[in-house]
This record gives sequence, C-alpha cells and structure tokens, in this order.
Amino acid sequence: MRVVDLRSDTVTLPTEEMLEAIRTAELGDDVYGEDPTVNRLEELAAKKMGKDAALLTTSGTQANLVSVLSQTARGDEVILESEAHLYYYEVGAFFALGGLVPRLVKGHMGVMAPEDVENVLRPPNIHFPPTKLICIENTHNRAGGTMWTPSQIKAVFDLAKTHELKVHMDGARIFNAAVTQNLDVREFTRYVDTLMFCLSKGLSAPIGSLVVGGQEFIDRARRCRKMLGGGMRQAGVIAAPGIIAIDKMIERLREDHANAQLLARGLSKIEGISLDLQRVQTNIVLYDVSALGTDASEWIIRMNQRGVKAGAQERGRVRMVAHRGIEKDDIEYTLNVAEKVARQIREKTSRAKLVA
Ligand code: TLP
Repeated sequence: MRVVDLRSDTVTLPTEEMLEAIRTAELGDDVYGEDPTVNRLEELAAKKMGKDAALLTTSGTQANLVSVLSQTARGDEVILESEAHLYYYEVGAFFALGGLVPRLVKGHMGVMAPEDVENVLRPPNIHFPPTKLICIENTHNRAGGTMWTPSQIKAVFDLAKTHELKVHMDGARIFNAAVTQNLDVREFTRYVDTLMFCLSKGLSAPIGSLVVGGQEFIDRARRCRKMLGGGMRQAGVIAAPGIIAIDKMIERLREDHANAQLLARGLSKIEGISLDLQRVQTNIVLYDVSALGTDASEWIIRMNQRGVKAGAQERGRVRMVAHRGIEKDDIEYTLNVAEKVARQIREKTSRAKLVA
C-alpha cells in the first residue's frame, strides 16, 4: 500500500549526500572540543545566525532546556505563549528539572502582543518569583506553523530590555519563517538574546539542534548540556549532515510550503472539515473534523487504513505537515483519501441519527 506520512517533518530521512558525509566525516572527541566537524558546524551556525557562538545538542527539546536552564535559577519565572512547545510538549522538563514557574500569555496565532506581555510583568516584590526570561516560538507549532515577523519580535525584545529580561526563541523551524518572508534569518535573530533551531525537521538531517547566542551563554550552555548527559564524543557523524542541512536544504523548504497550501486548499473544500487558511503560512496544516460527527482519533485511524498518516491533537483537531519526501501527487492522493473518509463518516453519522 502507498504510504504518505504527514505526521511531522521530523520523519524526513537524510539525503544520499548526508549519508556520504557521515561516512567520511573527520572525527574527534567533542567533549574535549576536538571534533573538527562539530566545530565547523557550530561556527557555521553562529555565523548564519549573526551571533558569537553555537552548541550542538541531541534534540530540539534538549536545546530548549539547555537554553532555559542556562539563563535561569530554580524558582525564577519564565514568560511563555500559552501553547508554547516548551510548555506543552517537553515532558514538563522545564518544571521538573528547572524548577521554573511559567507565566502564560495567550497569543494571537502564536504571536504575543507586547502589551499582553507587559500586563503580566510584576515589579520586584518579596511575594513574586523573579521574572528572568521571555520565550517566543517561530514558527509556532500548535498555532499551525504561524510566524512572527521581525518587527513583532523587536516589540517584545524592546519591552524585555526595558525590564532587564532576556529573550529566547524556539526557532525549531525558523528557516521556514525566513524563506516565507523572503528575509535573511538574521532579521529574526537580531532581536533575541538566544535561540535554538533544528537540523532534523524540514532541513532533513537525521539528528540534532543548535543553541545559539553570546559566548558566555554558550559556555554555560555547554556545561549544562554535559550535566544533562548530552556531552557527545565523535559527534561529527551528527554534525556532518547538519552542515549540509544548513548549506543546501533551506531554499527547498519553499516546496513544502507550496504543498501545504495545496493540501489546505483541498481540505478546506471538503464538507465537514473546517480549516483556517490564514493560519497556513508555512508547512503545517491544522484542521478540525468535529463537524463530520467524529473526533481526530477516528479520522486518523481511517486515513491510516488507506496509507495516509496524520497527527491527532485534542478533540477534532488534526495536524498534517509537509516535508521533503512528500510530492505534489502525494498531496493529491491524500485529498482523495480525505474525500472518501469524510464521505464514509458523514454517511455513518447520518445513519446513526436516523436510528436515534
Ligand atoms: N516538535 C515535534 C513534536 O514534539 C510535537 C513535531 O512533530 O512537531 N520546538 C518546536 C517548535 C517543535 O516543533 C519541536 C518538535 C521541538 C521544539 C522539539 O524538537 P525535538 O523533537 O527534536 O526534541
């Protein structure tokens, strides 16, 4: 059976060139700072982002955790968007390992308005945990791959600076935002103190994320990564495909965005599916199947039976993500399957109503 895996862009496989780069990478012990390929990747990442230094981590989750822990102490408060990946999907590491207090701000399509951030800031007082950090997410996963613009980031950054706070960006998919807005990625990074981005999503490397920021911060982050068990030895095997990801895979993200558009437009025409086209800004497509009289898990099981894999969120919310390996005809196939499954469920729902 044909399989179209739209669960996430994390399922992308490395290219042939990446596999060859892994085989031929020059290696050393990175805990001693002696892996030349890791050093090359870290320098490249720092330069690309317009910052002093970078650090390779095992995953996006580790990159966010290291970034947050390196800038806070137990009992500090961190401001986050209410559906931030850091808060929602990182196994509570933030609380469990950092002892941090989250202060949530509801965003509009993942973007927090500076006035809403300002509203939750409290003056120093013996009763309150001290606020240290504001985290933003670009693109915003749970909002549907929606983007912050550089001026929106600047507004929050300026506010942070007047309150002596740091800003961290979860930029797991920052290049998706940069190519869509036709801007150099440094336009986004200049208004944050620290950021992380992932090599292993649309950029297609098999493993790894980078933490980026000032030298002193990266020195602390390196110790923190070691503390979390993330000191790696011949990590050049991870860095080698990562270099290719940064050098060669960014522009390709546009294809994923075109496929996401095609998918979203097709889905939005199916009776019983509700989808906000305004939210489809990069490679993620969110839609709701509740009006068909079902929930996301039934929808996903039925799609899966025909080879199309999607991700379930709460209640009727479904997520599909375009990535390398998904072609235009896979999208057409998916739409075809979605039409059939929607019809089946509608018929089942109306039969159930007749019986009742
Ligand atoms: N997101 C994954 C899942 O964890 C939900 C996905 O399939 O989208 N920040 C953002 C914004 C992310 O979307 C992710 C991964 C991470 C951080 C964590 O990266 P990994 O999976 O490498 O730990």
